[in-house]
Amino acid sequence: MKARIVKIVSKDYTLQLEDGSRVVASMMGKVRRQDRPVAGDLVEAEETDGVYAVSKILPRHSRLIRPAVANVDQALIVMSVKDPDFSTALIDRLSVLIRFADVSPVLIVTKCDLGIPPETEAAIREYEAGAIPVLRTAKDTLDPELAGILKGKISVLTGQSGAGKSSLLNTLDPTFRLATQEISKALGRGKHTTRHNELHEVDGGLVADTPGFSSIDFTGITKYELASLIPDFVPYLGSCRFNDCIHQNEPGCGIKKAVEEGKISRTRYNNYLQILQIILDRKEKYI
Ligand SMILES: Nc1nc2c(ncn2[C@@H]2O[C@H](COP(=O)(O)OP(=O)(O)O)[C@@H](O)[C@H]2O)c(=O)[nH]1
Ligand SMILES: [Mg+2]
Ligand SMILES: [Zn+2]
Repeated sequence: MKARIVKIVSKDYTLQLEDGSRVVASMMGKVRRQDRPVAGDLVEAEETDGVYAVSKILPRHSRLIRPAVANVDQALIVMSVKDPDFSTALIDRLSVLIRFADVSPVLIVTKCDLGIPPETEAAIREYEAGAIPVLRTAKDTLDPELAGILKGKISVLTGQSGAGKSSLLNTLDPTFRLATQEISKALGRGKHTTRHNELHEVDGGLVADTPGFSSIDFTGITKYELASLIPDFVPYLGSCRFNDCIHQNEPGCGIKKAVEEGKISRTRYNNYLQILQIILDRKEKYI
């Protein structure tokens, strides 16, 4: 049967079966040697007299390192309009890291009930006109577009502490808060249980319990591929005079032309140049 690994604690693998029930399984030795299984892995499992064992890990479509979760479909970038401040630099950096992991970014703008400063409103509108899906939320109100966003998917939340990640999950699924309390109670007080990456069921989807992409370095991303990780740039790639253009100082650059013509946001481009500089300044070069 097919199943999904939702939790790993030492040699115990919690599987979610196709009917939604959870069982604890062991891992066959040949599988452990083949590749380190992680939460999110889709597996082939066998059952004999109620004892489950994983016999195979199925191919992954994405693999995150922090947290170590396989097959993540989307990363929700949770960004508040204030408290903490809205930051396009942070959104654009996270979005590059998310796309590099083969995961789709979604921008969730929170705390819209606090009043949106005009420059923040302008920045949000540029995202709404761009390629990444954008949703706005306010305290305790569930935008119909947001309802069901987790359904049938594996999601990771990212964004500054205090941006409203936990609140968002609770708004999406009011039973979730209760569930987490029950889980911590079940673990018992004073017991040293290492928290491995666990996928929680929230509103019909699976959500990693650890926020993702907390450390922002761009290791492994080359100066040539950076632009392809920015969705708003993609339509203009290939329109540059030089095919090794890094869209910085080169003549005949299609990206810079699109910025001049107002087709790409100047903020997106300036944030791109900052990330590019980090990559160019890096000691170890991936060329
Ligand atoms: N006014 C307002 N406050 C919010 C909203 N979402 C979260 N908060 C508050 O912001 C604080 C941090 O939220 P939390 O969900 O814990 O953020 P996290 O650190 O990203 O998980 C809490 O005091 C929340 O009540 C919102 O949409 N509007
Ligand atoms: Mg939180
Ligand atoms: Zn160019």
